[in-house]
Amino acid sequence: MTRKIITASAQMGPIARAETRTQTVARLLEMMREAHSRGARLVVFTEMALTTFFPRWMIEDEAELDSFYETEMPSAATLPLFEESKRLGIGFYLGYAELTPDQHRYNTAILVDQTGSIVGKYRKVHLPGWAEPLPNRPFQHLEKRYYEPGNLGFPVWRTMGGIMGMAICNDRRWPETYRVMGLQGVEMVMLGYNTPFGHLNQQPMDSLTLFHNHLSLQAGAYQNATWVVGTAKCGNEEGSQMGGQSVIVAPSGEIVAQAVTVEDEVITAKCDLDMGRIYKDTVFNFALHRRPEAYTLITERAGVILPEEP
Ligand code: CDT
Repeated sequence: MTRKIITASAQMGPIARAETRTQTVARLLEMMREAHSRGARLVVFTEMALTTFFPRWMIEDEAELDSFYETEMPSAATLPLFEESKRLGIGFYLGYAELTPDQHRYNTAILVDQTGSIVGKYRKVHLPGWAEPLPNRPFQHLEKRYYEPGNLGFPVWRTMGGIMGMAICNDRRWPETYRVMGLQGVEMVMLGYNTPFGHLNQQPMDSLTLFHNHLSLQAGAYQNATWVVGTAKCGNEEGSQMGGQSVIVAPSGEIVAQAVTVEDEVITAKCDLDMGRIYKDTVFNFALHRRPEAYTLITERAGVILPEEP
Protein backbone atom coordinates (compact mmCIF):
# COMPACT_ATOMS: atom_id res chain seq x y z
CA MET A 1 0.00 0.00 0.00
CA THR A 2 1.35 3.40 -0.97
CA ARG A 3 2.01 5.80 1.86
CA LYS A 4 2.31 8.98 -0.17
CA ILE A 5 0.59 11.96 1.40
CA ILE A 6 0.42 15.34 -0.29
CA THR A 7 1.39 17.74 2.47
CA ALA A 8 1.11 21.52 2.56
CA SER A 9 3.06 24.11 4.46
CA ALA A 10 0.84 27.18 4.93
CA GLN A 11 3.25 30.04 5.50
CA MET A 12 1.72 33.11 7.08
CA GLY A 13 2.53 36.74 6.49
CA PRO A 14 2.36 39.23 9.37
CA ILE A 15 -0.52 39.25 11.85
CA ALA A 16 -1.24 42.76 13.14
CA ARG A 17 -1.60 43.29 16.89
CA ALA A 18 -5.20 44.41 16.35
CA GLU A 19 -6.16 41.51 14.07
CA THR A 20 -9.02 39.49 15.55
CA ARG A 21 -9.13 35.69 15.86
CA THR A 22 -11.96 35.68 13.33
CA GLN A 23 -9.81 37.50 10.78
CA THR A 24 -6.82 35.23 11.40
CA VAL A 25 -8.89 32.06 11.22
CA ALA A 26 -10.35 33.28 7.90
CA ARG A 27 -6.81 33.48 6.51
CA LEU A 28 -6.02 29.97 7.78
CA LEU A 29 -9.24 28.63 6.28
CA GLU A 30 -8.42 30.12 2.90
CA MET A 31 -5.03 28.42 2.95
CA MET A 32 -6.55 25.14 4.11
CA ARG A 33 -8.92 25.24 1.12
CA GLU A 34 -6.09 26.08 -1.26
CA ALA A 35 -4.03 23.20 0.13
CA HIS A 36 -7.00 20.86 -0.32
CA SER A 37 -7.58 22.06 -3.88
CA ARG A 38 -4.01 20.95 -4.65
CA GLY A 39 -4.68 17.50 -3.24
CA ALA A 40 -3.21 17.97 0.23
CA ARG A 41 -4.46 15.72 3.08
CA LEU A 42 -2.39 17.51 5.71
CA VAL A 43 -1.58 21.20 6.18
CA VAL A 44 1.02 22.61 8.57
CA PHE A 45 0.27 26.07 9.94
CA THR A 46 2.80 28.13 11.86
CA GLU A 47 3.83 28.75 15.48
CA MET A 48 1.35 31.00 17.34
CA ALA A 49 -0.78 31.14 14.22
CA LEU A 50 -3.73 32.91 15.83
CA THR A 51 -2.11 36.14 17.03
CA THR A 52 0.78 38.46 16.47
CA PHE A 53 4.10 37.34 18.00
CA PHE A 54 3.48 39.14 21.30
CA PRO A 55 6.73 38.09 23.13
CA ARG A 56 8.40 40.95 21.27
CA TRP A 57 6.81 43.30 23.80
CA MET A 58 6.90 43.72 27.57
CA ILE A 59 3.20 43.53 28.42
CA GLU A 60 2.37 44.40 32.01
CA ASP A 61 -1.39 44.58 31.74
CA GLU A 62 -2.53 41.07 32.75
CA ALA A 63 -5.81 41.26 30.85
CA GLU A 64 -4.06 42.36 27.69
CA LEU A 65 -1.53 39.55 28.04
CA ASP A 66 -4.26 36.97 28.59
CA SER A 67 -5.99 38.10 25.41
CA PHE A 68 -3.22 36.46 23.35
CA TYR A 69 -3.78 32.98 24.86
CA GLU A 70 -6.35 30.28 24.07
CA THR A 71 -8.13 28.81 27.06
CA GLU A 72 -9.94 26.12 25.05
CA MET A 73 -9.42 24.30 21.79
CA PRO A 74 -11.50 24.38 19.74
CA SER A 75 -12.98 27.69 20.80
CA ALA A 76 -15.89 29.42 19.12
CA ALA A 77 -13.39 31.32 16.94
CA THR A 78 -11.29 28.29 15.95
CA LEU A 79 -14.14 25.78 15.52
CA PRO A 80 -14.49 26.58 11.77
CA LEU A 81 -10.99 25.15 11.22
CA PHE A 82 -12.03 21.83 12.76
CA GLU A 83 -15.30 21.75 10.83
CA GLU A 84 -13.57 22.50 7.53
CA SER A 85 -10.88 19.91 8.28
CA LYS A 86 -13.60 17.28 8.69
CA ARG A 87 -15.59 18.43 5.65
CA LEU A 88 -12.53 18.41 3.37
CA GLY A 89 -10.79 15.40 4.94
CA ILE A 90 -7.58 17.29 5.62
CA GLY A 91 -5.55 17.13 8.83
CA PHE A 92 -3.66 20.09 10.29
CA TYR A 93 -0.95 21.26 12.70
CA LEU A 94 -1.76 24.50 14.51
CA GLY A 95 0.43 26.50 16.88
CA TYR A 96 -1.03 28.79 19.53
CA ALA A 97 -0.41 30.26 22.99
CA GLU A 98 -2.12 28.08 25.61
CA LEU A 99 -3.40 29.16 29.04
CA THR A 100 -4.49 26.12 31.04
CA PRO A 101 -7.37 26.08 33.56
CA ASP A 102 -4.77 26.00 36.36
CA GLN A 103 -3.02 29.06 34.94
CA HIS A 104 0.00 27.49 33.24
CA ARG A 105 1.17 29.07 30.00
CA TYR A 106 2.71 27.13 27.13
CA ASN A 107 3.70 27.66 23.51
CA THR A 108 1.64 24.81 22.10
CA ALA A 109 0.86 22.97 18.87
CA ILE A 110 -1.88 20.46 18.20
CA LEU A 111 -2.25 17.81 15.52
CA VAL A 112 -5.74 17.32 14.11
CA ASP A 113 -6.53 14.32 11.92
CA GLN A 114 -8.64 14.16 8.78
CA THR A 115 -11.86 13.78 10.78
CA GLY A 116 -11.30 17.10 12.55
CA SER A 117 -10.32 15.43 15.84
CA ILE A 118 -7.35 16.45 17.98
CA VAL A 119 -4.96 13.49 18.10
CA GLY A 120 -1.89 15.08 19.64
CA LYS A 121 -0.59 18.02 21.65
CA TYR A 122 2.98 19.26 21.96
CA ARG A 123 4.33 22.07 24.19
CA LYS A 124 7.52 23.86 23.14
CA VAL A 125 10.51 22.63 25.11
CA HIS A 126 13.28 25.02 24.02
CA LEU A 127 12.17 28.54 24.91
CA PRO A 128 14.53 31.18 23.50
CA GLY A 129 15.06 34.72 24.73
CA TRP A 130 14.76 36.15 28.21
CA ALA A 131 12.40 36.54 31.16
CA GLU A 132 13.26 40.20 31.69
CA PRO A 133 13.37 42.90 29.01
CA LEU A 134 16.78 43.96 27.73
CA PRO A 135 17.59 47.68 27.64
CA ASN A 136 17.79 49.68 24.42
CA ARG A 137 16.12 47.12 22.21
CA PRO A 138 13.40 48.01 19.71
CA PHE A 139 11.98 44.53 20.25
CA GLN A 140 12.26 42.04 23.06
CA HIS A 141 12.09 38.25 22.94
CA LEU A 142 10.31 37.36 26.18
CA GLU A 143 9.27 33.75 25.62
CA LYS A 144 10.89 32.79 28.94
CA ARG A 145 8.59 35.31 30.65
CA TYR A 146 5.37 34.32 28.96
CA TYR A 147 5.75 30.53 28.76
CA GLU A 148 6.87 27.59 30.84
CA PRO A 149 8.99 24.90 29.16
CA GLY A 150 6.82 22.20 27.66
CA ASN A 151 6.06 19.24 29.93
CA LEU A 152 4.96 16.67 27.37
CA GLY A 153 8.32 15.57 25.97
CA PHE A 154 8.61 14.77 22.26
CA PRO A 155 6.00 12.08 21.61
CA VAL A 156 5.04 10.73 18.18
CA TRP A 157 1.58 9.72 17.00
CA ARG A 158 0.50 6.93 14.66
CA THR A 159 -2.04 8.84 12.60
CA MET A 160 -2.92 9.74 9.02
CA GLY A 161 -1.03 6.69 7.75
CA GLY A 162 2.33 7.55 9.32
CA ILE A 163 4.36 8.21 12.45
CA MET A 164 4.01 11.92 13.08
CA GLY A 165 5.85 14.31 15.40
CA MET A 166 5.71 17.98 16.28
CA ALA A 167 8.15 20.67 17.38
CA ILE A 168 8.04 24.46 17.56
CA CYS A 169 10.47 27.05 16.21
CA ASN A 170 13.62 27.16 18.37
CA ASP A 171 13.31 23.39 18.91
CA ARG A 172 14.54 22.98 15.33
CA ARG A 173 18.01 24.15 16.28
CA TRP A 174 18.50 21.31 18.80
CA PRO A 175 19.47 17.86 17.51
CA GLU A 176 17.82 16.27 20.55
CA THR A 177 14.43 17.38 19.25
CA TYR A 178 14.62 15.24 16.15
CA ARG A 179 16.62 12.43 17.70
CA VAL A 180 14.12 11.77 20.49
CA MET A 181 11.43 11.44 17.82
CA GLY A 182 13.84 9.62 15.48
CA LEU A 183 14.35 6.97 18.13
CA GLN A 184 10.58 6.43 18.03
CA GLY A 185 10.67 5.97 14.25
CA VAL A 186 9.21 9.33 13.29
CA GLU A 187 8.40 9.74 9.59
CA MET A 188 7.29 13.37 9.50
CA VAL A 189 8.13 16.24 11.86
CA MET A 190 5.91 19.33 11.63
CA LEU A 191 7.19 22.64 12.92
CA GLY A 192 6.06 26.27 12.81
CA TYR A 193 8.39 29.20 13.46
CA ASN A 194 8.58 32.97 14.07
CA THR A 195 12.19 34.02 13.52
CA PRO A 196 12.88 37.74 13.74
CA PHE A 197 16.05 39.12 12.19
CA GLY A 198 18.37 40.85 14.66
CA HIS A 199 17.05 39.11 17.76
CA LEU A 200 20.53 38.34 19.05
CA ASN A 201 22.03 41.78 18.29
CA GLN A 202 24.87 39.99 16.51
CA GLN A 203 25.32 41.21 12.97
CA PRO A 204 27.32 38.24 11.64
CA MET A 205 24.69 35.81 12.87
CA ASP A 206 21.86 37.95 11.56
CA SER A 207 23.02 37.61 7.97
CA LEU A 208 22.94 33.83 8.41
CA THR A 209 19.40 33.66 9.82
CA LEU A 210 17.84 32.05 6.75
CA PHE A 211 20.82 29.74 6.22
CA HIS A 212 20.61 28.50 9.81
CA ASN A 213 16.89 27.91 9.39
CA HIS A 214 17.42 25.54 6.49
CA LEU A 215 20.58 24.03 7.95
CA SER A 216 18.69 22.97 11.09
CA LEU A 217 15.66 21.61 9.25
CA GLN A 218 17.69 19.74 6.63
CA ALA A 219 20.14 18.25 9.14
CA GLY A 220 17.27 17.11 11.38
CA ALA A 221 15.56 15.46 8.42
CA TYR A 222 18.61 13.67 7.06
CA GLN A 223 20.09 12.50 10.37
CA ASN A 224 16.76 11.00 11.41
CA ALA A 225 15.51 9.85 8.01
CA THR A 226 12.30 11.82 8.31
CA TRP A 227 10.29 14.37 6.40
CA VAL A 228 10.38 17.81 8.00
CA VAL A 229 7.80 20.49 7.25
CA GLY A 230 8.88 23.96 8.43
CA THR A 231 6.29 26.74 8.26
CA ALA A 232 7.17 30.38 8.87
CA LYS A 233 5.29 33.39 10.11
CA CYS A 234 7.16 36.09 8.26
CA GLY A 235 7.39 39.56 6.79
CA ASN A 236 7.17 42.86 8.59
CA GLU A 237 5.01 42.28 11.67
CA GLU A 238 4.48 45.47 13.66
CA GLY A 239 7.93 46.71 12.56
CA SER A 240 9.72 43.44 13.34
CA GLN A 241 11.12 41.76 10.23
CA MET A 242 10.85 37.97 10.25
CA GLY A 243 12.33 35.37 7.93
CA GLY A 244 10.23 33.21 5.61
CA GLN A 245 11.51 30.48 3.28
CA SER A 246 9.16 27.81 4.59
CA VAL A 247 10.22 24.42 3.32
CA ILE A 248 9.28 20.80 2.95
CA VAL A 249 12.40 18.67 3.42
CA ALA A 250 12.73 15.03 2.35
CA PRO A 251 14.46 12.35 4.46
CA SER A 252 17.44 12.79 2.12
CA GLY A 253 17.84 16.30 3.51
CA GLU A 254 16.83 17.82 0.19
CA ILE A 255 14.36 20.71 0.02
CA VAL A 256 11.51 19.64 -2.24
CA ALA A 257 9.31 22.76 -1.90
CA GLN A 258 10.08 26.27 -0.71
CA ALA A 259 8.05 29.46 -0.27
CA VAL A 260 9.23 32.46 -2.26
CA THR A 261 7.26 35.27 -0.63
CA VAL A 262 6.98 36.65 2.89
CA GLU A 263 3.18 36.52 2.77
CA ASP A 264 0.44 33.95 3.17
CA GLU A 265 1.63 31.25 0.77
CA VAL A 266 0.84 27.57 0.40
CA ILE A 267 3.49 25.14 -0.83
CA THR A 268 2.93 21.44 -1.31
CA ALA A 269 4.87 18.23 -1.89
CA LYS A 270 3.95 14.60 -2.33
CA CYS A 271 5.63 13.01 0.68
CA ASP A 272 6.36 9.30 0.48
CA LEU A 273 6.42 8.21 4.12
CA ASP A 274 8.38 5.12 3.08
CA MET A 275 11.22 7.22 1.69
CA GLY A 276 13.02 7.34 5.03
CA ARG A 277 13.24 3.54 5.04
CA ILE A 278 16.37 3.38 2.87
CA TYR A 279 18.23 5.61 5.35
CA LYS A 280 16.74 3.89 8.41
CA ASP A 281 17.94 0.55 7.01
CA THR A 282 21.45 1.69 6.08
CA VAL A 283 23.46 4.70 7.22
CA PHE A 284 20.98 5.57 10.00
CA ASN A 285 20.15 2.07 11.16
CA PHE A 286 20.09 3.16 14.80
CA ALA A 287 20.02 -0.37 16.24
CA LEU A 288 23.11 -1.33 14.27
CA HIS A 289 25.28 1.78 14.37
CA ARG A 290 24.38 3.96 17.35
CA ARG A 291 26.55 3.62 20.49
CA PRO A 292 24.33 4.71 23.39
CA GLU A 293 26.82 3.38 25.93
CA ALA A 294 29.33 5.99 24.72
CA TYR A 295 26.81 8.81 24.77
CA THR A 296 25.67 8.21 28.34
CA LEU A 297 29.16 8.91 29.68
CA ILE A 298 28.35 12.53 28.95
CA THR A 299 24.59 12.77 28.94
CA GLU A 300 24.01 11.22 32.34
CA ARG A 301 25.76 14.27 33.79
CA ALA A 302 23.56 17.33 33.86
CA GLY A 303 24.39 20.72 32.41
CA VAL A 304 27.18 22.03 30.22
CA ILE A 305 30.48 20.17 30.48
CA LEU A 306 33.59 22.17 29.67
CA PRO A 307 36.77 20.35 28.68
CA GLU A 308 39.48 20.34 31.30
CA GLU A 309 42.49 22.66 30.96
CA PRO A 310 45.32 20.88 29.11
N1 CDT B 1 9.99 31.75 18.14
C1 CDT B 1 11.27 31.37 18.27
O1 CDT B 1 11.56 30.39 18.94
N2 CDT B 1 12.21 32.14 17.68
C2 CDT B 1 13.63 31.94 17.79
C3 CDT B 1 14.36 33.23 17.58
C4 CDT B 1 14.55 33.98 18.76
S1 CDT B 1 15.95 33.55 19.72
C5 CDT B 1 16.03 34.85 20.82
C6 CDT B 1 14.20 30.96 16.79
O2 CDT B 1 14.98 30.10 17.19
O3 CDT B 1 13.92 31.10 15.60
